Amino acid sequence: MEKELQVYIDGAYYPKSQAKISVFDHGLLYGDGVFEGIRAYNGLVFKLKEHVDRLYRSTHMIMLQIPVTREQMVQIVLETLRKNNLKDSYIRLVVTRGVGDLGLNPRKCLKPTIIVIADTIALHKGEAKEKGVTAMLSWVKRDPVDATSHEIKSLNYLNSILAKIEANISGVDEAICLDKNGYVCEGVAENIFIVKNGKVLTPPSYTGALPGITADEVMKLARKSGFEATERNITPYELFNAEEVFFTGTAAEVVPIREINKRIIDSGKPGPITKKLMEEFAKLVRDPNQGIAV
Ligand code: PXG
Repeated sequence: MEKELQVYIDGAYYPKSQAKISVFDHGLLYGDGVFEGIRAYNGLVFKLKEHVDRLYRSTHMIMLQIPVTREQMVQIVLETLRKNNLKDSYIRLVVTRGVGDLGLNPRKCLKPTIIVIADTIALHKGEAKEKGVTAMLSWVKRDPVDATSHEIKSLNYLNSILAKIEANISGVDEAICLDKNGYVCEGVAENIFIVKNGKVLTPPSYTGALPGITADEVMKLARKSGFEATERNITPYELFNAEEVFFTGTAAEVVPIREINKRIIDSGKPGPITKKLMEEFAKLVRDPNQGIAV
């Protein structure tokens, strides 16, 4: 029998079937906690430091004191990969408020729960990358920056899940959320980009979008490849009429969008700038300078 996946919980490793936390954990009861989704490529954990830094920014916002240092957190992730003998992996780092009583007051939670799951990665079907995905603008608005915006990578993902349900029942691959002012914000677990007049545009995080680590790298790659790349508000009209549209994210990497609410984007085929950025991103994730070796 294959060895069971070993899951890190608060300093110890448990086989997947026994990796359990309390039903009184406020991560479950109230979604009070944060997470990161990270990938390892061929023994290199891509942008691990950046993910750990973002995790600590999320906990800073919700005033949750993680009981280990950033360096220790990096080591915990690496050790979990080693324990599982994983070179290519999807890593889920979760920190919850910990066990409390019934009642949402976080003061009752004395010790945060730290969980690291390093699983094998279910690769996206090549078809999405080659042909592009279909998407729809959802009626679900992204939570604004003066609410539980996705700037915090929190365990409250209902905002995204409501949008994803709409995509599922409508028979399209993905959903796109607008912000409360009607500007394009992001996908359910991806940032979004358009190409207009040969220039690369993406919405700023004040729309309530997560400051994506992939998005940040794609902006840099776009500039390195000689394209202008700017953060600015994008209207639905600009989205429908874009020359190219694509998503970025840890799971998605760079994925072309070919159709939105039944409007075909340009030729309906992945455009040249999207393809160039897909290529460059594929090289970047294998660059030893861009990750931490397991
Ligand atoms: N927006 C949102 C709301 C996200 O959740 C991104 C953008 C892309 O960010 P990164 O930093 O990954 O480029 C995300 C990422 C999962 C999972 O298992 C979710 C994400 C990433 C990896 C796995 O649901 N969200």
